[in-house]
Amino acid sequence: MVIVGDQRGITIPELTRYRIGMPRLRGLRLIHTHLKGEPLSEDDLTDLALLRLDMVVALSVNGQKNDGLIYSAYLLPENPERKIWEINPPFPLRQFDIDFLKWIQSLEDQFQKGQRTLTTRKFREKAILISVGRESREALERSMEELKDLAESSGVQVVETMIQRPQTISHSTLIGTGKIKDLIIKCMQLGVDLIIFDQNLTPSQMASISDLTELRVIDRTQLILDIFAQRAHTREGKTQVELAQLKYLLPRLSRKTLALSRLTGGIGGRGPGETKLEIDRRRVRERISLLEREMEQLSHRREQRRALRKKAGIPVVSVIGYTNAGKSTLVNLLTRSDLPVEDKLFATLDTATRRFKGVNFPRAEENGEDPVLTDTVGFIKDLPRDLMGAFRPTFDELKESDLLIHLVDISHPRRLDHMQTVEKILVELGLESIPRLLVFNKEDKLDREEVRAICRRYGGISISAIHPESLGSLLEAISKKLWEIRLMKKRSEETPNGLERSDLESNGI
Ligand SMILES: Nc1nc2c(ncn2[C@@H]2O[C@H](COP(=O)(O)OP(=O)(O)OP(=O)(O)O)[C@@H](O)[C@H]2O)c(=O)[nH]1
Ligand SMILES: [Mg+2]
Repeated sequence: MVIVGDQRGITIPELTRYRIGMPRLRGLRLIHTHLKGEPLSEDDLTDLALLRLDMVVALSVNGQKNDGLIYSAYLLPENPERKIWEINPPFPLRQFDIDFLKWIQSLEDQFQKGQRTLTTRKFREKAILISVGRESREALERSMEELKDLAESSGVQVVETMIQRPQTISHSTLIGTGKIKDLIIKCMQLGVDLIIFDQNLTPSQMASISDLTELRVIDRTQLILDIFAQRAHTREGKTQVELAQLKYLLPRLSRKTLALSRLTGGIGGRGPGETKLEIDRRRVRERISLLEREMEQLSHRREQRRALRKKAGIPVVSVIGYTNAGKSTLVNLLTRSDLPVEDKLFATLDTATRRFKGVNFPRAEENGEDPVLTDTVGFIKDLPRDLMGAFRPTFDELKESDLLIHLVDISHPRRLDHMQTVEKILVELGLESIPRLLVFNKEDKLDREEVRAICRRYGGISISAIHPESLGSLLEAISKKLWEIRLMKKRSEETPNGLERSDLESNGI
């Protein structure tokens, strides 16, 4: 390939996908002349890194004393000094004699060796995590910790994390070009082709960053969606997740497909001038409306079940809380069920309702039905909007609860954040007026004094869902609340105008 430029510069055409597969060198050398006898410039080295060139070479031709000198540089595999490239000393042209193919083969072998050492069987793939923001470093770090948990929950091995707090944030790419350069090289050295941003990216940011890096780029929302997609089992769960994914995808359908479209656009009677992009968009839209109709039917059925329960006067208690708080473990214990429990974020995606057994709870007078307990999807900071929308029917069901148990992992260093996030989401879902019990779980992981102090500070009770004997006070509290609620309901039925909400609140319900 010969690219012609002038003394001011050259424009390198798009090399995207010149080589595909694992992150590796491009298979291209850039050889050009320098007319003032100067060594490799900052731009030369940037091209070397951004374009992943095999080598960049400048030949000085100026008719003076350093005429015919060769300046060259190449990228380096992972190394203790964390160097990105090696710059060779200048060489007279006639003495510059290397067997390039042999040399480049051994360089690529070294890259590959560095990439291999990190692979382990437990994970599907490797990724580098990035966070760019103006919040405090501590806040960014905390959020990054959670992103790491999320990545691992989805089967991704985190090989490196980068946190950046620039003075000004680039609108187009979030991170500056300098950092992107480091990032590309890091990815190549470690054999990573997936970058995960802690911040949610706009469609155009996502496109610019993946164009620039030629790596797969996803954000926090997509990562969560990916986990949900892996975990959804029921028809309803699957439909909900696919719907959320498609809605997120629609505005992000890559501009790249445009180029392809010019080849396929006219095939199959799709109408003149219709690009591939539009076709894909149209298909996605069709699928979205199909899924939406399906959701409607499913939620209709849900509605019927709920109405039956209501008619029978069965009290509903729902366990809510941050993901991994131990909700399913608690529901299992209280209802002697076998719901899946895992030390992963979002182990539960499908709500499950089970009957409480053998406790002194108020029953519907006519048929003596026990109350039921519902296990729910966990909450998380920045819960994707589309996901919230898709899970609406599930969350709506929570509205019918008589009592919410807000379960908090007391041993989690970010428990306060978790509590606040849950409170915020409850308001967003319109659930804040339902009577609530604050319950701290995993008390076995902290010492007694600390547990007691936290309970006192927030007015909660503590349990350990893996120790049945610790549940006494919780059962008592649930029982008491349910009786109170029953009483209030009765009274409101008897009072012609019903009870004002403030009445409920002044009674602590
Ligand atoms: N030490 C200890 N571990 C617990 C306790 N309760 C639950 N766990 C563990 O915490 C992890 C998460 O439990 P789950 O019941 O799956 O949590 P969850 O709230 O349902 O989580 P998601 O469904 O993912 O939102 C599991 O590994 C449990 O064994 C507890 O009281 N003490
Ligand atoms: Mg669960």
